[in-house]
Amino acid sequence: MNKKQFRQFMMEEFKCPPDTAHVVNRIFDIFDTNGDGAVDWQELFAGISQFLGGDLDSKAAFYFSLYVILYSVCKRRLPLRC
Ligand SMILES: [Ca+2]
Repeated sequence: MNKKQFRQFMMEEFKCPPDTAHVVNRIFDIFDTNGDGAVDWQELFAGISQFLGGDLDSKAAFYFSLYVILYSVCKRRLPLRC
């Protein structure tokens, strides 16, 4: 699916409010690991599995990527807690 389809999927399935569309777009960029402008099923499930499971290193890398996105969106530091 392309970015528009991904955004529509995430907004409908996860009930994301409209003002989070830019964050969903950035999540698309993380999920699109080969950078071809589309998220295939393998990339989608790999991305979702990082939300739900995976080892500690992959979770840490994924959440740090989200932190960087949120930091760039909010333009301020967010507290990091372990
Ligand atoms: Ca891709």
